[in-house]
Amino acid sequence: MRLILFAGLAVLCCTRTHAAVPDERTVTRAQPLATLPPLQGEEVAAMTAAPNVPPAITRRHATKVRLALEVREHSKTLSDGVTYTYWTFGEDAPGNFIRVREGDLIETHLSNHPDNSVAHNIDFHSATGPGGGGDASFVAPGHAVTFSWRAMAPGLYLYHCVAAPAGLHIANGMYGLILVEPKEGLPQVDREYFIVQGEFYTDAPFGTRGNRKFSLEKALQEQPDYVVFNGRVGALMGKNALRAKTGESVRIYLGNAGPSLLSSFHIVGEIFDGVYGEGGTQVNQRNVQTTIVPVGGSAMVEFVADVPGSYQLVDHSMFRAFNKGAMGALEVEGPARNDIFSGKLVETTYNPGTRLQQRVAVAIPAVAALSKPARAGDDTTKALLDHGRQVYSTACITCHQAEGQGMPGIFPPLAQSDYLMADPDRAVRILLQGLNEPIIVNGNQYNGVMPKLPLSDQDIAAVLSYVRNNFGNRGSTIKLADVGRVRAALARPAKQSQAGR
Ligand code: HEC
Ligand SMILES: [Cu+2]
Repeated sequence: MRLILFAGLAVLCCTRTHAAVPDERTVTRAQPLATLPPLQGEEVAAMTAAPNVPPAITRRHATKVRLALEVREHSKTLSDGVTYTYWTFGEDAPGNFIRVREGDLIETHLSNHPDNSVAHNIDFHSATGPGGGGDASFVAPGHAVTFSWRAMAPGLYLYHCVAAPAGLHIANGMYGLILVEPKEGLPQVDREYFIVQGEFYTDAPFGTRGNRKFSLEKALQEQPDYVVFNGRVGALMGKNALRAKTGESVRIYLGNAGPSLLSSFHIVGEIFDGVYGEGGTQVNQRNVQTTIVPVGGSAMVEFVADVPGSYQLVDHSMFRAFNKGAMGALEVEGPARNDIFSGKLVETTYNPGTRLQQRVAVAIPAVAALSKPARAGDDTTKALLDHGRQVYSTACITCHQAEGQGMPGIFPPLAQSDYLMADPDRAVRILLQGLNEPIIVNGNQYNGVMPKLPLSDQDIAAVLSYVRNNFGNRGSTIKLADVGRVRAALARPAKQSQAGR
């Protein structure tokens, strides 16, 4: 696997002058920002709707970035046939992915649409200052506010509304991601996407059609009906799947808005070459299967798509993935790579014998050795019935029970069975072949599976003689020759066997 390297940022160490012994707990800034870089020019913020990410920033200076966001409260699709009144930054949840550069000044304009019902604001985790801008940006419907903040530290950050009750505003969809690119840039990759995980707490179980309302009870229990990638069920499925070609390097920017559940992000069948843990600026682990994305936090993962095919993206908390929506897809196109992954080569049947068949196979020869085997012409002997009893207690008793009484509705009785007694040849056929069709025994219907058991013709003659003369039954014994005749008839084509009887 190709590794994508990222040069870590140098840590500037300093010691405090007032202490003789250096204090190990001294906090140092990750990088020197003694003087803020001068701002050159002005531009509009680069932003894109999910799952797309704006291109890497090429300018080599800090600038003033004008960022305009409008808050909407509007009904949107949460899942097939399910709608929900989302509160969003811009058109959708998550809001646009915003890309700025370390050192930039972000002049933020937040407007609250006059149709909205409540006040909102924005907290940038990338901002240094009270509330991340929460108080500074608090704005009533039909108003707009402006405030500025400096992108002091590079990294991937969540932004969200923090107006009270903050949990509700987040649960309704007010979140997004902002990347503050390090001034030296991030390593180049072929594709970049972003995914934000979020929960929806509604007044009905997952998938219940109609317009769903927020459920405070479920939110307090932290039991969402929906856990989704990019705001709704299926946002990354089917025609919306992420795409890449074999050999391409891919970086996915991950965010977790919560408001409650940690995300265990995993791509089935892919290994992350590098992970920028918690959205910081260093690859702090390589060859990772699943990375955790904290609530109110982020992570970045990088990998090379080597083998073509369909890959599932999941929160590995599986019931969320399969029952609450936390699933997406990545489609990788390109020539097969059988040297890395063969796909299914051969499929054959696998039949080591069921437990019952194994037990019978071991027990029957032992039983046969102990008891004197029945010979043709000696069918009525005690030896025949003794052998039959032993076969019965080894091979039949589990299902048909000790007294041949069977189990109502499951195993038909052999005791006083009209079915068994009416047609000896049919009974032989059942033991030779097994039986799997509806039958009526003593007026009751059964439709189970009687397995084909590994019995010799002698065993079959003996056990049928035994059951036909026990458990209240009285009938003819079955001769070895009878079994042989039925077996031969079964081997012939159907027409002849009919005519031969
Ligand atoms: C794994 C359970 C199982 C075992 C073991 C089993 N049977 Fe059955 N047997 C069934 C079931 C179930 C049916 C009904 C099948 C159907 O509905 O198609 C059945 C049907 C029959 C019938 C016809 C219905 C009747 O009640 O007369 C006979 C005869 C019979 N079994 C004999 C035997 C004998 C003899 C053995 C031992 C050598 C045996 N079975 C072992 C499950 C079993
Ligand atoms: Cu809000």
